[in-house]
Amino acid sequence: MSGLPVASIKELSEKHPKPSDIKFTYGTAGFRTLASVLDSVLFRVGILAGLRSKKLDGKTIGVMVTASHNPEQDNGVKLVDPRGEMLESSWESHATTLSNASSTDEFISALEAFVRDAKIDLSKPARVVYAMDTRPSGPALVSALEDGLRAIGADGRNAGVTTTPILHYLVRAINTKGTAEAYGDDSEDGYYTKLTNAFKKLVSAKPTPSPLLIDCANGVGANAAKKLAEYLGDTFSLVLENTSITAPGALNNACGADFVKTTQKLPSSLSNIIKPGQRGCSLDGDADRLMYFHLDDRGQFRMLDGDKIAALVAAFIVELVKAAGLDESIKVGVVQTAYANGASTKYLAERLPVKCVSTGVKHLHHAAEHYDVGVYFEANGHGTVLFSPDTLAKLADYQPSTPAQSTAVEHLVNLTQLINQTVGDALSDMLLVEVVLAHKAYGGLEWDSLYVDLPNRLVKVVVADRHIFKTVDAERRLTSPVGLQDKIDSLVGKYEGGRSFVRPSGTEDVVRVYAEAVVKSQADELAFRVAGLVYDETGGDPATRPKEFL
Ligand code: 16G
Ligand code: MG
Repeated sequence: MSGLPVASIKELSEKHPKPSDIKFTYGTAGFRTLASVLDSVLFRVGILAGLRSKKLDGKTIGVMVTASHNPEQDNGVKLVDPRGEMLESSWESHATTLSNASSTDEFISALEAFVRDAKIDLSKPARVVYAMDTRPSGPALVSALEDGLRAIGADGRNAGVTTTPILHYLVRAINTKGTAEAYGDDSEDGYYTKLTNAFKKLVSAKPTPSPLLIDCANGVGANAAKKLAEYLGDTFSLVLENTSITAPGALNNACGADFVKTTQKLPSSLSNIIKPGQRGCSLDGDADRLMYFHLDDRGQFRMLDGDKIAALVAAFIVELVKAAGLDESIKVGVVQTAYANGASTKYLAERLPVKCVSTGVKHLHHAAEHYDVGVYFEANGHGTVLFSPDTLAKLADYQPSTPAQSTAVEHLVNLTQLINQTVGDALSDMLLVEVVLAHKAYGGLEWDSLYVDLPNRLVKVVVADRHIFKTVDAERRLTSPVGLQDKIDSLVGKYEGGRSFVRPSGTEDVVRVYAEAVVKSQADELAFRVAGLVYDETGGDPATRPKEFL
């Protein structure tokens, strides 16, 4: 076995020293922090990506440079495994360890130990495809990444400025090229062609949908939505707003999917554009999350979040599977997290199996893989639909016995092409929503009326140490601090339709409190009272207890 190219790593690593005062963590969404401190992380991620590829026999690994919905001064990086999925979780801690080695020598020793322990055959080839979003810090970070790739001798393919889901698509397309599982042409053109061809077939017998307003968060989704619109041509027209990708500070600022979800408001930049009765949607900064909304006839803003998307899409797929005569052999299931609105869970559970898992895409994705067709969405708008290999084969081989069955199967096959099954994809999900609306002849109002959201409130609590919070039961119950869950339970019992849970954030140094109740003021009160319990329990000084915590 050949060894690590120590000389080249050493020389290049010296150009990318680790800042001494920072501890990096590869969290649920990769490394994410202030862009100005990330140079050494990107260099080391380049090497790690090369090693991951070698470990997987030269399969192409993806690297995405983005900080999603975070403000413009932040950036981040995450790795994508060969089938377009998130990095296998056992490697997350290796990423963290390598990123924290304090000097070049320490880094090289850590690499040597890792290569030995993980039994990586260094003589294998290494291939990496990478991309970045529109952040101004992107190009310098990408060049640090490229130094890492060079240091380990990996072949790099630069996919340029693109969305996170397109990068995931490319990874899967590259690795399945020429096989029975070929995912599509490994180019952006291949991506747009695949999605829009499927969309055109799915809506061909339906009236042209009314134009859709898209809030592009002033991010990379603006470029992608513009290209998508070209491929869609007359089939469907997109009205793009918040497309200022070069205006300093504009990215995700008072717009985008995260803004809409957290403030439950229409971005003010759209208030003079959207008309009563019209629907629109917001992408986030890397276009992997989607929030819909519409103005009702009185001009009231109504948000249609990931739960509403899950309800719409899952019920539609269940209907198609039944219409195809496949309901005995293809089982559809839904995966949500504790943040799913209770009303959505009730609506879905009346129609199909629903599973609740911990927050974070990888948990949802893996749980969805256990169904023949697994629909997963987080309330925040990240989600997709997975069709198992068996299901794809069944659909391909099926002999329908009536014209109605044949149409339904055709629709299902086209859905497998329309949906980006590697990861949540705002643009693919948007086309999916539009297909269902067209088939059901629904506008925003009809969709919104599938169920009525229970009023809810999300509150953050800053505590001395969030790591003392331990949860079980898909984050719905606390086991530590001991005794706190009992107090929460007795409080929740006092509210009609009350539900509340507490979990430490995986992306911010806070504890999050979620509460739901039948009446909005009660949901707010419950959230703040639980927040107060968290604050007092964990050594918060009562004198400085935030006054809204009652
Ligand atoms: C990350 C996760 C997202 C989750 C969010 C929760 C990925 C790619 N993203 O953004 O799924 O909803 O974290 O954040 O896994 P929190 O832990 O701060 O509440
Ligand atoms: Mg995102």
